[in-house]
Formats: sequence, C-alpha cells, structure tokens
Amino acid sequence: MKVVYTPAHLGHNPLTEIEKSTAHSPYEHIGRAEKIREVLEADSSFQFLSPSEWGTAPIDAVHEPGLNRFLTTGWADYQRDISEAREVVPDVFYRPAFRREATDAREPQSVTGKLGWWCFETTTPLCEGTYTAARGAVDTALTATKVLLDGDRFAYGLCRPPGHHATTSMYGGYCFFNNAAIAAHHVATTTSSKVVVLDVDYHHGNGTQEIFYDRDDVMYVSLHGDPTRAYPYFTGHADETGSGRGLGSNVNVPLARKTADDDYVAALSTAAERIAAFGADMLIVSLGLDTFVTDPICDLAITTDGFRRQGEVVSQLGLPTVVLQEGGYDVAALGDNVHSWLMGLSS
Ligand code: Q9C
Ligand code: ZN
Repeated sequence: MKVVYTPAHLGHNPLTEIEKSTAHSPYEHIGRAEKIREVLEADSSFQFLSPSEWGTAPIDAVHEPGLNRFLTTGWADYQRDISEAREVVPDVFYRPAFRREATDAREPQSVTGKLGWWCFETTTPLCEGTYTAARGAVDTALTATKVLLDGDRFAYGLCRPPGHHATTSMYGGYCFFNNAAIAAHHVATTTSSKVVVLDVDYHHGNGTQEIFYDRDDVMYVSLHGDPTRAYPYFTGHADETGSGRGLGSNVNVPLARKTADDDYVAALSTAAERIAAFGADMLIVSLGLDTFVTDPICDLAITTDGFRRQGEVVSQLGLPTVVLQEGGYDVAALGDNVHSWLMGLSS
C-alpha cells in the first residue's frame, strides 16, 4: 500500500492547548505523525511517497475562500498588529446571536476580529508554520486519492493537522482545512462519481457533515461518542439525516461510553450496509484512533485488534478506499493501531 507523507507537518508545533480552563501541552502534536511514520516505515509492505502540490483551488472549492485568505497571513498579521505571540488563539468568537440580520454580517477588519470570525474554539493555535503544514495535509489527501484514481485499490494519507472539524467557514478542533472533504469533493466533481466519507474518529466530524449536508453525491457516515457527552457537542445526533437532495445521505451513529470491539464492529457493519445501499464508487475513511481504550481524551474501549477488525469490515465493501489520518492521542500505541487498521483493510 502506498503511504503519502510530508515533513511539512513539523511546522505546526504549538506548545500550549487551552482546554478545560487550563493551558497544557497539546494532545495534537508532531510526535503523533512521526510515530505513525516510524511504524509504517518498518514494514516493507508500505511504500512512502511525497505529495504533489495542488494549489488552493481544491480548498476554495470546499471552504469559503476567505478562510484560506485569512490562514495565509493570520499569524503574521497578528505579529505585526497585536503582539509577537509564538502561537495565536482568539479571545472573542463570532456567534450569529450577536445580530438580528439587520444587514449581512461581515468579516471584521482587525486580526482579533478575524480570528473570532474564522475560528470556533481555543485548542487550535496558529503558529509560524501552521499554514504550510495545513496545505501539506490537503496535498497529502489529494495525492493519496490520486493513487486510487490511477488504479490502486488502497492508499493511506498521513494527514497532519487533521481535518474533519473544519466546516465551510470555520477552523477548530485541531483542524484547519477539511482534508477528507476536499478529497471527496475533488473526486465527486472531477469524475462525476458517488463518494462516501466514513468517519471512525471518536469525535463527530461536524465539518464534513456540514459541507455535504444538502448533497446527494457525497454521503457522510460517522460513528462517534454521543454528543450528549462528547465534543463537539453541537452536532452528531442520530436525527441529523441531511437536507434537500441530501436527505438520507447523512448517517450519525452516536455511541455509549466504554463501547468495546464487538459492539463497535456490529455498529460498523450496520453502517456498511447503508454505504453499500448508496452505491458509492469510492470510499474515503476519516481514520481516528482516539476510540482506543487508553486514549487520554476519549472514553471508548477499542483494542489494537479491534482496529484490525474495523479495517476488515470496511474491506468487505469491495470499494477503492483511501484512508486519511484524523485523531488518535495515545501516541505510544498510535503507530501500531494505524498499522493494525490498515492490515485489516488490505489482507
Ligand atoms: N475535553 C480530532 O480528534 N478538545 N479533534 C476536546 C474535550 C478538542 C479532537 C476537549 C478535541 C478535538 C481530530
Ligand atoms: Zn477525534
């Protein structure tokens, strides 16, 4: 299986995450991707390649173009206008409840206002190399997807930073651009085929859901911690099923605390039936390993062998499948867990 990786991710290297009313070292850090690289590199059944450059058009086709524009210069603008902060987070957030639509809301002129306009929470700082890293993750997703369009059945994109929390017009949840959504939109529109994004990250992929909610060419299927207790809290309920043409092509499967391998595999098999019925030509997996039993920020109970079984279930769909990295924060086990999932998929 081909693996797409770029060291560009090393530029996104924050030292703090503001979460649970404290500042601590980030769960989402460079060691995650390096651990995965190390484990996959040690197995000669994986061939590494670097992403090619895709430019900003595939990003602007999914996100509001202002998001890319802001992220291009946001960190440097802050250095110039506000302070020489190594990493930059908002201190005010735009919420529609500010206004009663007297006029159209508009992007603020000041960088402080822009931060609150484009970002939705505090755990996703901008550093000097964040933009280059985020562009590298998009290029990684698109290059891995191209491997499938060129004929391989499987590919893995080692995306970092992850993507599934980034919506049309907001970044957050460790995510800047929605790598999987950009890849899915690219395939759906350039090859007029039907695509499914299957999201097995612990967290609901609110961004991917929002991007495709009213579309019938891309289905979104997610298994995740129930939003009654789990981040991102505002999305991921089972009754969010799509709108307009997209009605029925959004599938949410909220899971109870401590859900373990057998129950997870059963839920995934049911979800796979929905995917088969949709008639997809390609599958994109948002792969999170934060459902792992000892993940430090989540509460499911999947084992390393459970990840192999997940890959097996997905393999049985018989679809060309590109796997894109999302979360997973037990770094000591992260490489083995990704390896196990990909082994289940490909053998
Ligand atoms: N106490 C991904 O896995 N913080 N993003 C949650 C819970 C943000 C997760 C706080 C979690 C983002 C890609
Ligand atoms: Zn996650």
